[in-house]
Amino acid sequence: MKITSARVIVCSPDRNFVTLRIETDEGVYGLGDATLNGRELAVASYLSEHIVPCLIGRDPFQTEDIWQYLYRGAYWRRGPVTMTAIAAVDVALWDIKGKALNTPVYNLLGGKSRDGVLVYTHANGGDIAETLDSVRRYQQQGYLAVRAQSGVPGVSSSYGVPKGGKSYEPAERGLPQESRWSTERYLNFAPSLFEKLRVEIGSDLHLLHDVHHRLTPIEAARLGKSLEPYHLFWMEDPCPAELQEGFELIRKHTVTPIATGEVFNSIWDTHDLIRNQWIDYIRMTIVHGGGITHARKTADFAALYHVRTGFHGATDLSPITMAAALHLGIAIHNFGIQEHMHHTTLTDEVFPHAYSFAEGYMYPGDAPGLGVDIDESLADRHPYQRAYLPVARKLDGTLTDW
Ligand code: KDG
Ligand code: MG
Repeated sequence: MKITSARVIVCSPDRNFVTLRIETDEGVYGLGDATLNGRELAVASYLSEHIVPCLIGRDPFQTEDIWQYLYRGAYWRRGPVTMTAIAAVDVALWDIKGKALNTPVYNLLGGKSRDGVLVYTHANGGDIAETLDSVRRYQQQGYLAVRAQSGVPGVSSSYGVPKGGKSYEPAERGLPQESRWSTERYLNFAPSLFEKLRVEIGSDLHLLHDVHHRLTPIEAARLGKSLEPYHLFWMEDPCPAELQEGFELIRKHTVTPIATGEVFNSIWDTHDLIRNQWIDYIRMTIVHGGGITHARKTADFAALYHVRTGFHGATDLSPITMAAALHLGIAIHNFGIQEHMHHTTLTDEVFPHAYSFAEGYMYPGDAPGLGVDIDESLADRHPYQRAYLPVARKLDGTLTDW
């Protein structure tokens, strides 16, 4: 089998997505997600200008060699643009392999290690009462794990909380919006959110919380300690992780489990965090971290140190990435949990898929390959629109981590 052509499809069915479609001489094609929120066209151009010409004529079954060719062969390594482009190729090739062999991708990754993939979704509200209602709604829909975010009193906008009654979507069309942040108000408020949730909901539901890189290690240590009575499943991205040893300090002070890595793009970003057991869950996503080939290696490395997976699964990861995460998640032994933030109906129509949700778990489905397609004529009717993630400023105007 040979790769005969590949092309990039950019569309915006309620939000932007970049998709790579690889064709073969046997009529089998594969799809890979190449979406990098707010920097979509950089990846599209990296793929069409620099990668696609190198793929023609190659054997699509050689996922390892093609991965090494695109990573080592480029000389310039790592970074979100490069690793997202490599991921798109890698995922499309696994899709082709599965279709050519007439089997779901999970069978090529070791087969099923469990019946279903535990997922968590996002509850949010402007205040504690609204967040509680939102958590209850998802619990009624069957979710066993829910991430809870709430507006912070005295701060005009908070991470993870939608504006104007719409569902929460991190990127907004136009130029970057500015949001506000106060560490002091947040740290004083956050324990009261989880105290109320535990009193009202009880002990069984898994509760998660995303700090979204806003704290220093010692502030995160205080938060983790103050949340211990409410036994969170995890505290996510307590601080930026460029300085990996910062997590050692958090770890020394609290037993609240820690998840990080949604902005990582290489196993090297996880190295100290994992081998020192400073984290419990690794979130590096398939689309930004070099695809199934690299995510598998990262998960296997993590398994040596009791670290489990908790892959990123926000709306900016297309249904192709969601499917890839479910195939990998059902196959690996050290799977922890998978994020499931709902795509809009229009997004789901553009990317018809075989995966499904029931009673707290998701299932990749048994279609050959990844089980996701793209309706290109519908995609064409929703062209790219410039969009950005917000930036955050402290109350005095200082730019801080969003
Ligand atoms: O593109 C950035 C979003 O995916 C991110 O802000 C969402 O933090 C996020 C999460 O945990 O889903
Ligand atoms: Mg997050």
